[in-house]
Amino acid sequence: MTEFNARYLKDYLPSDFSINTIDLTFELDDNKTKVTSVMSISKNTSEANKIILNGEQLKLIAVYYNDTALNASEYQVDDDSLSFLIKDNECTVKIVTEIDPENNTSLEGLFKSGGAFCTQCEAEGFRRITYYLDRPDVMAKFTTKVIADKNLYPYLLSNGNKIDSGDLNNNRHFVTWEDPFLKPCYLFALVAGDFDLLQDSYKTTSGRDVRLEIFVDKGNKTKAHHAMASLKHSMRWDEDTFGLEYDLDIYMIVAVDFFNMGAMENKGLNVFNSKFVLADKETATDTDYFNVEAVIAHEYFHNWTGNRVTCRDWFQLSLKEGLTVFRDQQFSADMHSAAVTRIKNVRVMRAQQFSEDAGPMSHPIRPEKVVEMNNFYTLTVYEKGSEVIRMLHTLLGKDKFRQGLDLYFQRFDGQAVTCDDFVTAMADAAKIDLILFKRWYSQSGTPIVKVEESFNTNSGEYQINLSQLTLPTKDQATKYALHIPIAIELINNEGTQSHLLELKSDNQQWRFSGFHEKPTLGFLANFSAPVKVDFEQSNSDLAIIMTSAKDKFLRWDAGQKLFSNTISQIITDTNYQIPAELIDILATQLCDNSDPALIAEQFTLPNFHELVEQFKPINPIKLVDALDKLKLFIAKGLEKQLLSIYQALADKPYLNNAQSIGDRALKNMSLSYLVLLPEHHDLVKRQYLTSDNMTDALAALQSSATQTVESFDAMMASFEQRWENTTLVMDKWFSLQAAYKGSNIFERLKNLTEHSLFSLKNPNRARSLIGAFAQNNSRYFHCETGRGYQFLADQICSLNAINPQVASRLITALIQYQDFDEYRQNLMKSQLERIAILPNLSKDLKEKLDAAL
Ligand code: 0A1
Ligand code: ZN
Repeated sequence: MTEFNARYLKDYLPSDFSINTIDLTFELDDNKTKVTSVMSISKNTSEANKIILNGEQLKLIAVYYNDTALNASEYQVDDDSLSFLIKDNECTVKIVTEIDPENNTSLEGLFKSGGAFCTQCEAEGFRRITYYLDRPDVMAKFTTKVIADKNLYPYLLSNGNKIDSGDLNNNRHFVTWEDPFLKPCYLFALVAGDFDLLQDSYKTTSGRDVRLEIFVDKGNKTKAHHAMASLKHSMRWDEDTFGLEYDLDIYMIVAVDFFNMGAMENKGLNVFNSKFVLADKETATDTDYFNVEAVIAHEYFHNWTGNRVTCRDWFQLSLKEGLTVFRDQQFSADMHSAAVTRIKNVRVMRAQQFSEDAGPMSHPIRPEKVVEMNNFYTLTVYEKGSEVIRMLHTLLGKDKFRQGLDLYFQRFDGQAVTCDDFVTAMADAAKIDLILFKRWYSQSGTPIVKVEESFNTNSGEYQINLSQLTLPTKDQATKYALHIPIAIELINNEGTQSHLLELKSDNQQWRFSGFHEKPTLGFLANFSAPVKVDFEQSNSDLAIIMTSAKDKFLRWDAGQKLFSNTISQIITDTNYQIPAELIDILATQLCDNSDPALIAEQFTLPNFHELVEQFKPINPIKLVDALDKLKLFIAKGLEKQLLSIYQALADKPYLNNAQSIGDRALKNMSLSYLVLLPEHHDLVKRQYLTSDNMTDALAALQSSATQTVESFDAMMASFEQRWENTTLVMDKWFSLQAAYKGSNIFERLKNLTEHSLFSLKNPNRARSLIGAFAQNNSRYFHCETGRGYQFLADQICSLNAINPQVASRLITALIQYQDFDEYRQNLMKSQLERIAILPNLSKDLKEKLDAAL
């Protein structure tokens, strides 16, 4: 079997050679695309002599050194490189290769999405286009000439500005693009196809006019307006918040159906998964609208944090991703309810990042060892990376943070740098010591902060003791104390105090005086650090926080704590009677009608994965049962109130504004409880039939799938008939099917994989069925027979050969087997062992299996 070598951060060395310019010519053809690359190369040290260029799955046609063709004895070529001697300090190298885009199902390098040619080069996809120094610290000026059939491919796009175009023989045409900015090859992009084009423009604060162009599949233009509005909002926000303006005359976005990730920030030519561009009220939910705006913003913000200043090496990925996620989260918080936005961020951390951080692939936000770079586009690098930037923002304050970012751009614009460079700029600008803080970049695992409090009635002094502990992880046995900013509230009748505590050692105490009675502690306001909290609080204290904390996150979090305490009791004691006071506490929250979206969040129980993280190792079925029991208890206890909320909101007209979005969230939250009572099943059907928007239709179907409402199949058949030609909506249809909680689910899944619209070649489609089943159908994914695990493993085996990246993401649900009881651990492991012996096991899967087994 192929041996895959790990690469280590500690081994970083600068390149011996620079590539100063690269002129690319693409003669596009489905199976034989000819790529000609002309590079001007110079030596960085006089000792440099042999250049080793990266290249994979390329057919080498010819190599020229200063215009002379090299013969086969003058170069070495193997599966992943091409090397030859560079005799001069400066030289020109021309390389001709041939590639097969149509059969490239991995969707890395140059591939076809539907009828269009499209590239994806991050992290190491450029080496599947031509031989090159495929590393982010090699930055060159790119010129790209694209040649293709004029009828099939009227639009020929690449990075930068169009400098030439014209007709050629055989009904072909060409366009030449020049990108004036130096860039690493991972930011290169090429797109060729026939599209509908939505055009607009934007004037920057300094008066520069920017052309904005969004390319979508024919017929989809009306669905691109939300993306365009989001782009303009992002441009304005980055100028207002960070003083950052766009730097080219044109900004293009292309939406494609075949894409492994969300989107890609290629300079001046973003390529997007169509899921994050297309939206109208009939086909997209409120959540989809939110996500389109967030991803558009994310990619736009990369133009400064990622493109103008890029990463020295891929271990530094969080330099651009953590910072850019933080920027897009702040943008979303400014555009919507800040509290609800923050709650959504925290749910992702708790439900998914915490388990990644404790699992076999645990790594710091700046990993130290990588086998397959694609495996490191993780929740840890992105979401925890953002939390680390947020802690800096909290420690420095808004103004100092801005000064730090200004200094970072002043120092490093146009360069490829490290996470250390970023933190040092922050420390220098704010004149504070961040040496200890840097440990967040090198230490993996989630710290547990233990809280102990005491109150002296005589002196009126309140004391908090905090201790921190990070458990050993697979990658690191020894852990050290971190610098943790902890925002708290001390709630009492005389007014609430807010404080920021900086925990910097294993144990620390704080004293607060002047109290007449013990204040109630609201701990970790706004989730000021990505930590777990070990703190027993009584239901009555939680109730006080739920109604009196100033920070809305704290209010919500106290409610979540109340839910998880109750679930824990239900699991441990089969005779446990849920106290009626829970209903009273919850009822008070329903009365506050100031922020319906927040109420909807307050009534959304912690999800299965969040609870697994708290109770592991656990029998997953017991957890699912406990969740169902609690939900039913609430439905019965608040039936009248929920029904009257539902009825008051049911027939409100659809509007696309915050109030209307919040109302829909509250209404559909109510429906998700009411549907647990069979007498209200008719509401679901009525809502499905009368809805004029996808949010309400989908909510009705989701409730029916999880409650196996009788009319589910009939509604799904009508939905399929209506939407069979709308790809993104059919993805939702497959996900609904996957969430169905009936015991015949495995027959259903088998039929679904044989459905004419199902294909493992389309990542969205594969994820919408397989990923949705593993994530959202815990009762059957974890069923006692092991059939759930087997289904997932079967699909991963097929995907291994088609698309290793997608296979590698889907295996997450199996490699985190330590979270479950021993019986299930064994079932899951035996499926992993079955995958591990596949012939031609991809590097992506192998790295994860080696860690897990
Ligand atoms: N840089 C992109 C994410 C991305 C990463 C890898 C990809 O292909 C392997 C594609 C996109 C972002 O953060 O949006
Ligand atoms: Zn990104």
